Amino acid sequence: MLDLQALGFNSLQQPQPGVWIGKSAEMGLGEKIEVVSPIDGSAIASIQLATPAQVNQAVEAASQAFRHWRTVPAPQRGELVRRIAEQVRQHKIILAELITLEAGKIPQEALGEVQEWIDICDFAVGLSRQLYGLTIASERPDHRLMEQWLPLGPVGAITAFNFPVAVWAWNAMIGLVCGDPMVWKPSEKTPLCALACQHLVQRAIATLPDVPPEVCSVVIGKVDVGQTLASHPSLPLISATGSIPMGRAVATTVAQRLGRSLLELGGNNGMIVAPSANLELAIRAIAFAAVGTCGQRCTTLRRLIVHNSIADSLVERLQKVYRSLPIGDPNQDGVLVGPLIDSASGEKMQAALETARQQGGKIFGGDRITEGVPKGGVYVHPAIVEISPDAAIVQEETFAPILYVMRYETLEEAIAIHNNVPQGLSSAIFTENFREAEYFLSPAGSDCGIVNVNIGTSGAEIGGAFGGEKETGGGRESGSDSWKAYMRRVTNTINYGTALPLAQGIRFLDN
Ligand code: UN1
Repeated sequence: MLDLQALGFNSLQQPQPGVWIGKSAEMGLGEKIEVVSPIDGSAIASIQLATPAQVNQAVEAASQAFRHWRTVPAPQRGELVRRIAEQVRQHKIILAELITLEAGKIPQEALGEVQEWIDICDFAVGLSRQLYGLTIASERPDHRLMEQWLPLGPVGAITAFNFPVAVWAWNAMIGLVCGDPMVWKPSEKTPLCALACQHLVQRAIATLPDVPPEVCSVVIGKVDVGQTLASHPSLPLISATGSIPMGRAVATTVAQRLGRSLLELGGNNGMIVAPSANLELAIRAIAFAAVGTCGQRCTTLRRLIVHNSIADSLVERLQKVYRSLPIGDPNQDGVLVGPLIDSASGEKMQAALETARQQGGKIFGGDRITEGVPKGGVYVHPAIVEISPDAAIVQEETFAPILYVMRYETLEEAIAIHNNVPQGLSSAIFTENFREAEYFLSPAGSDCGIVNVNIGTSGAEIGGAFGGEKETGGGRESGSDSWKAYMRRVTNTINYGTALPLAQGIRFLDN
């Protein structure tokens, strides 16, 4: 067992607090659940979940904290994030080890996830001096017209098991510099990672005199906790990452009270491989995107659309790579594919493969592995399924390593197949032909939020805006100007003259 003291855990033998409001960790008054490692299915801790009443307390504390936090100059808020980054750098390895234990990621990917937190901190610190508004030419004499971006209010963040640290960090580090306290509902499958993050944040807060600890709180629970956040009128923004049904439920609740939601939901990501593609690069990119994180990224490559002239040889080469993939305990040297999160996930994968078979799919791999892997974990051979683009199953995102391979003849046909799904997160084309590449990036090309050339669909950098269209939910998080979602845009008109000219030339009481 890991020595988790550095991450704030005294003993995992005791139940863990499901509520952490600012500095104060409290037992949840809800159900007690076990936290299970997907590596071997063993119980690693138990946790007392939060009740809706406790969620309300956390929101109330965040609202109080907001009153002060919004007045702290943004570069000083950035200083908090800089100190958080110091904590994360110091604890990078142990935090990655906890991610491996709780989410089953291989160490390379777990370290990469912590690096995303560090990167978004660095980005947010710079941003804290760049929350720019426009100045606008006024049509009236002696008037100034300008925009300010002001703190929005406490933000509710709902995140999934597959990125138990980074997705919250994208939201929270940006939210903090924007002046918004954060109330986080992590996945109940990965609560220890959330408690560790809260511990590191509180350590950073304690080094500064002027930061209310309640700028960051964690409430761990199930759907009732998420719904309490979504319906809370004191949270002007709910940022939710996870499945499409979850996002639909959250967005509907938030819309009822006319709040804002920022959604980053399912992807069903596709890649076109054109005849001119560099197949060496394409195969490595496909393998990382399709089997990395055991197919459990929202950016995982799920649909490969390959030109007829190269399809047979590409599938054969991919199968060869798939046969040699080291699958098993993520802590074992050299392993590249760890476990699925739980047995329900394994069952969904088998059900999808069975449906694909019934719809004419030719299946390679996909079976459960029982030998040479830790008992109690769900280990699978990633699957390659050759199938018609008309099969209904290719419309669905199954959160497991299943790669559907379809064939095309013309680029227009490939793009039509590519765009013909309800989701629109990430996409890619492999081609050496610049006209094809540019066409894929053009308005007539991919309809996704992320469109790549000669790299895979997953593994985005934090500097770009992250998110997608259609049922992916339309939200953008992380880099670029995504910060604007976390702020209130204010338009100011200032009259420094001695007359009162009205806009649009209207004359009123001015003789
Ligand atoms: C997710 O799966 O929810 O682009 C996020 C990527 C990572 C983030 C994935 N940077 O694959």
